[in-house]
Amino acid sequence: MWSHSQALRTPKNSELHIGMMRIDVITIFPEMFPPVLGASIIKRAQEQRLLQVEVHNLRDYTHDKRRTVDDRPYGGGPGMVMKPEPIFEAVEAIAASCQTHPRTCRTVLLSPQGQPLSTAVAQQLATVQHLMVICGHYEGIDERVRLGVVDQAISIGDYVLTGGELPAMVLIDCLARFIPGVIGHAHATEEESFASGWLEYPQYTRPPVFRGMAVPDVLLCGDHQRIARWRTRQSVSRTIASRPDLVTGRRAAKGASTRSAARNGRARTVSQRQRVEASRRQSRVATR
Ligand code: 21W
Repeated sequence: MWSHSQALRTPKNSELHIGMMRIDVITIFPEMFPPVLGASIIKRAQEQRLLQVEVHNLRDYTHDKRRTVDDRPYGGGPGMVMKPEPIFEAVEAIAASCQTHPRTCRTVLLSPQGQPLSTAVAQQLATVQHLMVICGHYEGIDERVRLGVVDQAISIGDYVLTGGELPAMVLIDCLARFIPGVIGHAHATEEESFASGWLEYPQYTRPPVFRGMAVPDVLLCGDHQRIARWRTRQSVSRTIASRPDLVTGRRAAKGASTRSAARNGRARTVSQRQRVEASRRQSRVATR
């Protein structure tokens, strides 16, 4: 069995090739994927053979001349529903083509009704060797797809999109960071600090003063203990101000934390101009 933590400690990439992750995407818009998956860290992960993503056109698994993938809903109602036959055939064909050696397999459906995507969900999916990702479209998918081939349904948040393609790319991007070797060790540690539940502290680079806004003095003082304390305080106050749910959400009753989040969300709304003015006032004080 391929272990995430063992692989993290493996120094050479050569051994990781054995555990290379494969992701097969089933979609009616295959052309949406290459521009995203062919860039940046995901591109490098594929070049390094840590990850292999194959995108399949669902219409290739139809048998009629019009390559039909949807139909009207039983019981009536607006919109169209994705037919079960092409999806079942695609999943079965891909699974069969991939059985040269045994792998841990998982079939995921991107759906507004799914489990919310989180660090924990992505981290768990990154340990799977073969992932099949089904992108929904239209008004939905025939329920027998869920019953017959889907192991797990995932949503990326409570807002309505036009399809599962962008959520699938979000999921792939998010889980790829947990594949050993894709991100360096420095970033892996940073990830642990975010997983601890605090937002990041503010960051600055040169120039020391930009358009009247100065870098806080503490970051230039060279006292690493003072800097660390400042950063911790900034993380805490930022989290309380913009994500109180991360502070109280773990223990407090859901209703209470949601009310406090809404209150804080309204109270702290500040325009960009106000923030710039505040920063300039601060830098005038600091340079006096
Ligand atoms: C949007 C599909 C709305 C269906 C029953 C009767 C995947 C998504 C999606 C989409 C509906 C995700 C209905 C966050 C998202 C996705 C397309 C509504 C109406 N159901 N995460 N009538 N947001 N969206 N169905 O939209 O496929 S993950």
